[in-house]
Amino acid sequence: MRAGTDASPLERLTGRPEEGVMEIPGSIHAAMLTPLTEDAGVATAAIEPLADFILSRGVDGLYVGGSTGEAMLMSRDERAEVLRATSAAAQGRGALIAHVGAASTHDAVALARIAADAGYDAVAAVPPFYYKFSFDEIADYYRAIADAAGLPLMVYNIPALTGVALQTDELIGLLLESSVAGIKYTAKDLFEFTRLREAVPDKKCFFGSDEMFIAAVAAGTDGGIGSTYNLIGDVYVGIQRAVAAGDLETARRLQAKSHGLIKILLETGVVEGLKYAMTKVGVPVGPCRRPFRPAPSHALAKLDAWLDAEMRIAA
Ligand code: MN9
Repeated sequence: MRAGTDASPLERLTGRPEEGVMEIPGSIHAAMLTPLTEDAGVATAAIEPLADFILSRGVDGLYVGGSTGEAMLMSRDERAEVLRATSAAAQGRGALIAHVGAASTHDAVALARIAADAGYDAVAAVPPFYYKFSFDEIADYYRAIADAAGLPLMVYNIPALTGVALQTDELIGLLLESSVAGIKYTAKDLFEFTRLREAVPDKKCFFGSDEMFIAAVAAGTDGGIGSTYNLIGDVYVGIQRAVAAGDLETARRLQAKSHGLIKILLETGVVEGLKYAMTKVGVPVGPCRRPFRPAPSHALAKLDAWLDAEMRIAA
């Protein structure tokens, strides 16, 4: 442990020398949907076919229990059930990242321990939400999660949904913590993302806005984590490879395919539309959980046409 004031906040907190920063594995991860039964219970039997489909398209891993997985509409026990069932379904075929973020440190720590016991490679967490916490309270929350999980920890920054708008310097402050291994940045400020990238070259930065992935790859992202990767994960693998090869024409063509889907999903609702699409391509995942409502039929007609044209799925 470093002496005196050189000790990091975590070392002062735990009195123990800090381990080296563990690395979040992989680069392209699907923010996995959670299959539900028609009465909106967790459909654990439908998780493996969904994992099979996603992994068959070349992504590196599964990001489980996040926004796309409707985790904030589930009890802690349901979230634990999904984490365990997905780990069993993946059967070691890809990296596993568990989203464990919650309104309370108590729940997030409990889920972090469950993820570690279930063999996850890393954990992620949105900042605590609902109440207005100080930065120090948020930093303590992340240290507690990292300490409980004993796994690489990723800050999940998605202010549009959490309402927690951490400033750039605060995000950098969290990323500089030795207990934090990286960030999933789901916002559309490429200037801010590039500042984070430059501030922590030794940490892993994942971009979470699928519609801008080509730009993020050019800006130096270590990868992407997104909802549309459930259906077209190969597209993002392809964008990353094409940019790396300097083939911007191919990268733009693939990003245009992503845009064609996302423009429709913004009419259907992202999760609602993706669940409809997965079922149409032969991977039943059931409905969304209320308050979500079924997607409007006029928008689903557009999605049917897209699936027919791009996925060869007859309407
Ligand atoms: O974090 C997802 N963000 C939200 C991942 O759902 C708010 C993204 O993958 C979006 O669904 C995607 C479409 O807008 O970029």
